[in-house]
Amino acid sequence: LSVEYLSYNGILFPQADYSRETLNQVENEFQLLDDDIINVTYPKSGTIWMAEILALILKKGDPTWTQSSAVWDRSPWIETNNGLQRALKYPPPRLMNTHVPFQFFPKTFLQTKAKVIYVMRNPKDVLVSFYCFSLIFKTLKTPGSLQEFLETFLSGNVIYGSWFDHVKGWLEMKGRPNFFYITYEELQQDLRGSVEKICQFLGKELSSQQMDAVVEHASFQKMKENKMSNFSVLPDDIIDKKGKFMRKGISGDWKNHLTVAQNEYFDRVYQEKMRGMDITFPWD
Ligand code: PPS
Repeated sequence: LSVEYLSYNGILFPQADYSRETLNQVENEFQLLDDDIINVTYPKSGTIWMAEILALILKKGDPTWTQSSAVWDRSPWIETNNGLQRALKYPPPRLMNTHVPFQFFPKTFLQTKAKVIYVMRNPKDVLVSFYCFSLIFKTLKTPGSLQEFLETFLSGNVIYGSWFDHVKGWLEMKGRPNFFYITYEELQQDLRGSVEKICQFLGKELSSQQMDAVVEHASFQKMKENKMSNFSVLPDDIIDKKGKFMRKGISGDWKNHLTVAQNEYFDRVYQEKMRGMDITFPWD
Protein backbone atom coordinates (compact mmCIF):
# COMPACT_ATOMS: atom_id res chain seq x y z
CA LEU A 1 0.00 0.00 0.00
CA SER A 2 1.48 3.35 -0.93
CA VAL A 3 1.89 5.89 1.87
CA GLU A 4 0.67 9.48 1.47
CA TYR A 5 1.81 12.43 3.55
CA LEU A 6 -0.13 15.29 5.07
CA SER A 7 0.97 18.74 3.91
CA TYR A 8 0.64 21.52 6.49
CA ASN A 9 1.73 25.02 5.46
CA GLY A 10 4.18 23.59 2.95
CA ILE A 11 5.77 20.97 5.23
CA LEU A 12 5.11 17.23 5.00
CA PHE A 13 4.06 15.10 7.97
CA PRO A 14 3.11 11.44 8.27
CA GLN A 15 -0.66 10.79 8.14
CA ALA A 16 -0.90 8.36 11.03
CA ASP A 17 -1.55 10.23 14.32
CA TYR A 18 -1.06 13.68 12.73
CA SER A 19 -3.70 16.23 11.73
CA ARG A 20 -3.95 19.86 10.66
CA GLU A 21 -6.06 20.59 13.74
CA THR A 22 -3.39 19.31 16.11
CA LEU A 23 -0.56 21.07 14.30
CA ASN A 24 -2.54 24.29 14.35
CA GLN A 25 -3.40 23.89 18.03
CA VAL A 26 0.23 23.23 18.94
CA GLU A 27 1.41 26.31 17.08
CA ASN A 28 -1.29 28.76 18.08
CA GLU A 29 -2.91 27.62 21.32
CA PHE A 30 -0.73 25.20 23.25
CA GLN A 31 0.38 26.90 26.45
CA LEU A 32 3.96 26.21 27.41
CA LEU A 33 4.78 26.51 31.12
CA ASP A 34 7.89 27.89 32.80
CA ASP A 35 8.97 24.49 34.10
CA ASP A 36 8.50 22.62 30.79
CA ILE A 37 11.49 20.94 29.18
CA ILE A 38 11.23 20.34 25.44
CA ASN A 39 13.66 18.18 23.49
CA VAL A 40 13.68 19.51 19.92
CA THR A 41 15.33 17.74 17.01
CA TYR A 42 15.18 17.17 13.30
CA PRO A 43 14.32 13.44 12.89
CA LYS A 44 17.17 10.94 13.31
CA SER A 45 19.40 13.42 15.13
CA GLY A 46 19.43 11.76 18.55
CA THR A 47 15.89 12.43 19.81
CA ILE A 48 15.45 9.23 21.79
CA TRP A 49 18.98 9.52 23.14
CA MET A 50 18.33 13.01 24.51
CA ALA A 51 14.88 11.98 25.75
CA GLU A 52 16.57 9.18 27.73
CA ILE A 53 19.28 11.50 29.08
CA LEU A 54 16.71 14.08 30.22
CA ALA A 55 14.45 11.49 31.87
CA LEU A 56 17.47 10.01 33.67
CA ILE A 57 18.61 13.46 34.83
CA LEU A 58 15.12 14.22 36.20
CA LYS A 59 15.26 10.93 38.15
CA LYS A 60 18.85 11.51 39.30
CA GLY A 61 20.20 8.50 37.41
CA ASP A 62 17.54 6.03 38.57
CA PRO A 63 16.48 4.03 35.46
CA THR A 64 13.13 2.83 36.89
CA TRP A 65 11.14 5.39 34.89
CA THR A 66 12.99 4.94 31.58
CA GLN A 67 12.63 1.16 31.92
CA SER A 68 8.94 1.13 32.79
CA SER A 69 7.40 3.89 30.65
CA ALA A 70 7.61 4.03 26.85
CA VAL A 71 9.54 7.02 25.56
CA TRP A 72 6.41 8.50 23.89
CA ASP A 73 4.51 8.26 27.21
CA ARG A 74 7.16 9.79 29.45
CA SER A 75 8.02 12.46 26.85
CA PRO A 76 5.17 12.87 24.34
CA TRP A 77 5.71 14.28 20.83
CA ILE A 78 3.44 17.31 21.10
CA GLU A 79 2.72 17.54 17.35
CA THR A 80 1.00 14.14 17.23
CA ASN A 81 -2.68 13.76 18.13
CA ASN A 82 -1.99 11.33 20.97
CA GLY A 83 1.09 13.22 22.12
CA LEU A 84 -0.76 16.52 22.41
CA GLN A 85 -3.57 14.94 24.44
CA ARG A 86 -0.99 13.39 26.70
CA ALA A 87 0.90 16.67 27.10
CA LEU A 88 -2.33 18.47 28.02
CA LYS A 89 -2.92 16.00 30.86
CA TYR A 90 0.74 15.76 31.94
CA PRO A 91 1.25 16.93 35.52
CA PRO A 92 4.04 19.55 35.55
CA PRO A 93 6.98 19.58 35.30
CA ARG A 94 6.55 18.24 31.78
CA LEU A 95 9.12 16.56 29.58
CA MET A 96 8.18 16.68 25.90
CA ASN A 97 9.66 16.03 22.47
CA THR A 98 9.08 17.59 19.10
CA HIS A 99 10.53 17.53 15.60
CA VAL A 100 8.65 20.61 14.35
CA PRO A 101 10.49 23.42 12.58
CA PHE A 102 10.58 26.62 14.62
CA GLN A 103 7.70 28.27 12.76
CA PHE A 104 5.31 25.54 14.00
CA PHE A 105 6.53 25.53 17.61
CA PRO A 106 4.11 26.92 20.23
CA LYS A 107 4.07 30.69 19.93
CA THR A 108 3.75 30.89 23.70
CA PHE A 109 7.41 29.84 23.97
CA LEU A 110 8.56 33.42 23.56
CA GLN A 111 6.63 34.52 26.68
CA THR A 112 7.77 31.71 28.98
CA LYS A 113 10.88 30.33 30.62
CA ALA A 114 10.17 26.87 29.17
CA LYS A 115 13.51 25.26 28.38
CA VAL A 116 14.37 23.99 24.91
CA ILE A 117 17.23 21.61 24.19
CA TYR A 118 18.00 21.42 20.48
CA VAL A 119 20.07 18.47 19.24
CA MET A 120 21.72 18.50 15.80
CA ARG A 121 23.62 15.78 13.96
CA ASN A 122 25.87 15.64 10.92
CA PRO A 123 23.25 15.79 8.14
CA LYS A 124 25.05 13.05 6.18
CA ASP A 125 24.51 10.68 9.11
CA VAL A 126 20.95 11.97 9.46
CA LEU A 127 20.43 11.12 5.80
CA VAL A 128 21.70 7.55 6.21
CA SER A 129 19.79 6.96 9.45
CA PHE A 130 16.62 8.44 7.89
CA TYR A 131 17.04 6.25 4.81
CA CYS A 132 17.46 3.06 6.86
CA PHE A 133 14.53 4.02 9.10
CA SER A 134 12.31 4.71 6.06
CA LEU A 135 12.96 1.14 4.91
CA ILE A 136 11.45 -0.29 8.11
CA PHE A 137 8.98 2.29 9.45
CA LYS A 138 5.68 1.70 7.73
CA THR A 139 4.11 5.14 8.16
CA LEU A 140 6.92 6.57 6.01
CA LYS A 141 7.15 6.49 2.23
CA THR A 142 9.50 3.84 0.88
CA PRO A 143 12.63 5.80 0.07
CA GLY A 144 13.64 4.20 -3.24
CA SER A 145 17.38 4.04 -3.85
CA LEU A 146 19.83 5.97 -1.67
CA GLN A 147 20.44 8.25 -4.67
CA GLU A 148 16.72 8.99 -4.91
CA PHE A 149 16.44 9.60 -1.18
CA LEU A 150 19.50 11.86 -1.26
CA GLU A 151 17.68 14.10 -3.76
CA THR A 152 14.47 14.01 -1.71
CA PHE A 153 16.33 14.80 1.51
CA LEU A 154 18.36 17.67 0.05
CA SER A 155 15.26 19.19 -1.52
CA GLY A 156 13.44 19.06 1.83
CA ASN A 157 10.68 16.91 0.41
CA VAL A 158 10.70 14.68 3.49
CA ILE A 159 8.64 14.71 6.68
CA TYR A 160 9.38 17.79 8.80
CA GLY A 161 10.89 19.54 5.79
CA SER A 162 14.44 20.61 5.02
CA TRP A 163 17.24 19.83 7.48
CA PHE A 164 18.86 23.14 6.51
CA ASP A 165 15.75 25.21 7.22
CA HIS A 166 15.19 23.36 10.51
CA VAL A 167 18.68 24.08 11.81
CA LYS A 168 18.71 27.67 10.59
CA GLY A 169 15.27 28.36 12.03
CA TRP A 170 16.03 26.93 15.45
CA LEU A 171 19.49 28.45 15.77
CA GLU A 172 17.90 31.87 15.64
CA MET A 173 17.05 31.16 19.29
CA LYS A 174 20.80 31.00 20.05
CA GLY A 175 21.67 33.30 22.95
CA ARG A 176 18.30 33.09 24.70
CA PRO A 177 18.77 31.91 28.29
CA ASN A 178 16.13 29.19 27.90
CA PHE A 179 17.65 27.72 24.71
CA PHE A 180 20.49 25.19 24.74
CA TYR A 181 21.95 23.44 21.72
CA ILE A 182 24.26 20.49 21.42
CA THR A 183 25.25 18.01 18.74
CA TYR A 184 25.01 14.23 18.54
CA GLU A 185 28.75 14.24 17.90
CA GLU A 186 29.44 16.06 21.19
CA LEU A 187 27.30 13.52 23.03
CA GLN A 188 29.38 10.79 21.38
CA GLN A 189 32.70 12.41 22.18
CA ASP A 190 32.00 13.27 25.78
CA LEU A 191 28.71 12.03 27.17
CA ARG A 192 29.66 12.76 30.77
CA GLY A 193 30.72 16.34 29.99
CA SER A 194 27.55 16.82 27.93
CA VAL A 195 25.36 15.58 30.78
CA GLU A 196 27.09 18.05 33.09
CA LYS A 197 26.35 20.91 30.69
CA ILE A 198 22.73 19.84 30.34
CA CYS A 199 22.36 19.66 34.14
CA GLN A 200 23.78 23.15 34.40
CA PHE A 201 21.31 24.46 31.84
CA LEU A 202 18.42 22.78 33.65
CA GLY A 203 19.59 23.92 37.05
CA LYS A 204 19.81 20.32 38.31
CA GLU A 205 22.53 19.28 40.70
CA LEU A 206 23.53 15.64 40.54
CA SER A 207 26.18 13.89 42.58
CA SER A 208 29.09 12.28 40.78
CA GLN A 209 27.52 8.83 41.24
CA GLN A 210 24.16 10.00 39.94
CA MET A 211 25.92 11.48 36.92
CA ASP A 212 27.68 8.13 36.34
CA ALA A 213 24.33 6.38 36.42
CA VAL A 214 22.87 8.75 33.81
CA VAL A 215 25.86 8.09 31.55
CA GLU A 216 25.63 4.33 32.06
CA HIS A 217 21.92 4.06 31.30
CA ALA A 218 22.10 6.42 28.32
CA SER A 219 24.77 4.29 26.60
CA PHE A 220 23.90 2.83 23.21
CA GLN A 221 24.12 -0.71 24.56
CA LYS A 222 21.85 -0.06 27.56
CA MET A 223 19.33 1.78 25.40
CA LYS A 224 19.38 -0.96 22.78
CA GLU A 225 18.33 -3.38 25.54
CA ASN A 226 15.65 -1.06 26.94
CA LYS A 227 12.40 -2.12 25.30
CA MET A 228 10.79 1.15 26.44
CA SER A 229 13.20 3.06 24.19
CA ASN A 230 14.23 0.71 21.39
CA PHE A 231 10.84 0.69 19.56
CA SER A 232 10.53 -3.12 19.95
CA VAL A 233 7.12 -2.73 21.63
CA LEU A 234 5.65 -1.23 18.45
CA PRO A 235 3.40 -3.59 16.45
CA ASP A 236 4.55 -5.24 13.22
CA ASP A 237 2.23 -3.08 11.13
CA ILE A 238 4.22 0.01 12.25
CA ILE A 239 7.78 -1.27 12.21
CA ASP A 240 9.38 -4.14 10.33
CA LYS A 241 11.23 -6.07 13.03
CA LYS A 242 13.83 -7.23 10.51
CA GLY A 243 15.38 -3.77 10.96
CA LYS A 244 16.43 -2.00 14.15
CA PHE A 245 15.61 1.46 15.43
CA MET A 246 18.81 1.34 17.51
CA ARG A 247 20.78 0.64 14.36
CA LYS A 248 24.49 1.54 14.75
CA GLY A 249 24.65 4.61 16.95
CA ILE A 250 27.92 5.92 15.51
CA SER A 251 29.18 9.09 13.85
CA GLY A 252 30.46 8.94 10.29
CA ASP A 253 28.48 5.92 9.06
CA TRP A 254 27.75 7.98 5.94
CA LYS A 255 31.24 7.03 4.74
CA ASN A 256 30.01 3.44 4.41
CA HIS A 257 27.05 4.50 2.26
CA LEU A 258 27.72 7.59 0.13
CA THR A 259 29.77 7.37 -3.06
CA VAL A 260 32.46 9.99 -3.71
CA ALA A 261 30.14 11.70 -6.21
CA GLN A 262 27.19 11.69 -3.78
CA ASN A 263 29.40 13.12 -1.05
CA GLU A 264 30.66 15.90 -3.32
CA TYR A 265 27.12 16.71 -4.38
CA PHE A 266 26.04 16.83 -0.73
CA ASP A 267 28.93 19.18 0.09
CA ARG A 268 27.99 21.54 -2.72
CA VAL A 269 24.39 21.79 -1.58
CA TYR A 270 25.47 22.09 2.06
CA GLN A 271 27.84 24.97 1.33
CA GLU A 272 25.24 26.80 -0.66
CA LYS A 273 22.46 26.36 1.91
CA MET A 274 24.56 27.04 5.01
CA ARG A 275 26.38 30.07 3.63
CA GLY A 276 26.52 32.91 6.15
CA MET A 277 25.91 30.76 9.23
CA ASP A 278 28.17 32.08 12.00
CA ILE A 279 28.60 28.76 13.75
CA THR A 280 31.04 25.91 13.30
CA PHE A 281 29.71 22.40 13.62
CA PRO A 282 31.83 19.40 14.67
CA TRP A 283 31.42 17.94 11.16
CA ASP A 284 32.55 21.08 9.30
S1 PPS B 1 13.65 9.52 15.58
O1 PPS B 1 12.97 8.40 14.88
O2 PPS B 1 13.67 10.72 14.74
O3 PPS B 1 13.09 9.79 16.90
O4 PPS B 1 15.16 9.02 15.72
P1 PPS B 1 16.29 9.67 16.64
O5 PPS B 1 16.13 9.15 18.01
O6 PPS B 1 16.33 11.14 16.44
O7 PPS B 1 17.62 9.11 15.99
C1 PPS B 1 17.91 7.72 15.92
C2 PPS B 1 19.41 7.59 15.82
O8 PPS B 1 20.00 7.81 17.11
C3 PPS B 1 20.80 6.69 17.46
N1 PPS B 1 20.86 6.52 18.92
C4 PPS B 1 22.00 6.54 19.62
N2 PPS B 1 23.29 6.71 19.24
C5 PPS B 1 24.25 6.64 20.19
N3 PPS B 1 23.99 6.41 21.49
C6 PPS B 1 22.73 6.22 21.93
N4 PPS B 1 22.51 5.97 23.22
C7 PPS B 1 21.67 6.29 20.97
N5 PPS B 1 20.32 6.14 21.03
C8 PPS B 1 19.85 6.29 19.78
C9 PPS B 1 20.08 5.53 16.75
O9 PPS B 1 20.90 4.39 16.69
C10 PPS B 1 19.82 6.17 15.39
O10 PPS B 1 21.01 6.36 14.63
P2 PPS B 1 21.58 5.32 13.55
O11 PPS B 1 22.69 6.04 12.85
O12 PPS B 1 20.45 4.95 12.63
O13 PPS B 1 22.08 4.14 14.34
